Amino acid sequence: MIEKRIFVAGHRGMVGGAVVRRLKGLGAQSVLTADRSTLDLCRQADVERYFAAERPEIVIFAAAKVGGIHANHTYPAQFIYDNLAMASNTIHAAYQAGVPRLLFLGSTCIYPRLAPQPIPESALLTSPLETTNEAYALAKIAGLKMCQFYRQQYGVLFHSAMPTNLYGPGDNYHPQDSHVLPALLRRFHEAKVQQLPVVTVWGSGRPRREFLHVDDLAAAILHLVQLDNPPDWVNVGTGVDIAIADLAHLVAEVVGYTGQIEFDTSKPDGTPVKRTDISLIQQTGWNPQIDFRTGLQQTYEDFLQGQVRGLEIPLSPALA
Ligand code: GFB
Repeated sequence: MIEKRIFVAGHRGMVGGAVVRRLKGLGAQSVLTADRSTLDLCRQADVERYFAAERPEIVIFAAAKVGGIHANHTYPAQFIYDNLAMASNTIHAAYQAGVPRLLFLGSTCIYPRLAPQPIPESALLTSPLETTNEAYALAKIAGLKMCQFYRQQYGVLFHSAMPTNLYGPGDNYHPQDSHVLPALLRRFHEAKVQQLPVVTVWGSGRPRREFLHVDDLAAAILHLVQLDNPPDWVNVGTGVDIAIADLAHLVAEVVGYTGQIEFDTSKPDGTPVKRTDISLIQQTGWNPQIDFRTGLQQTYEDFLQGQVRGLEIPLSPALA
């Protein structure tokens, strides 16, 4: 695989960045990437030109407009348009250019709000979606189904991976638009530095989420693109979840914050539980390797390093 020309779409994002790091670590020589200034994946003609010129042999589609519960709920038009356009243009251009293999990345929010737990792949489209991220989920379902149908009709090996909630280096620490883990790391860190007596956590604290380190996901992606007959879509997670209230206490401990924690129940909870059934990917020979507490500590160190280097807090996905 590493001798092939591999295009990683979305290499500036957390997932694409982790995939490129891993590929380079494995000695890959032909990793193709394109900045948004040179290739806007929302513009079909540009994408077709790029594929015709670069002729990748494998495409890893990690480009996405992403955000946490607030961003998804606030910018649904941008989430559905950008994600649908990027997926549709890339999948179709890859097919037209004769790319034999493409891996599309989605998210476990494609599954129904009240899916059976742990969520099997077969739960897709069996009941209504969670409303806070319906726009994003619909775009990801469309991408996954495009891959399935192109594989079925054209015989190309286009398939998908559905990761659970992610964390790790390169995350977005925006106070409102980020996901819960980076949001809490930053909020608890700032509360510690400013010696604030109370930190507010959104929602009831009762929802449960599962967290996968992005380096584990990168390993899973490179494992999946080497399978001869991969599933059309497969969950990638740990199979272990944690209540948001317990997560808040764990983050406080890792950061070293000793004040109070309160819950703002005027903020949405989103899906009550979202734990993946990972038996399908385990049967193919992949397992997560990074222990959550260790990964969390490393992520906090990475956040601190970013602060030392004076990195800007990433813009809201809607503004970026
Ligand atoms: O990570 P998160 O924004 O996304 O929120 P989802 C997870 C849970 O953490 C929710 C709570 O119950 C939030 O109410 N939470 C507590 C917070 N404090 C905070 C905070 O400060 N910031 C945030 N963001 N949440 C996303 C989807 O859903 O999951 C995306 O919106 C994507 O489409 C992603 O699928 C994986 O897990 O609810």
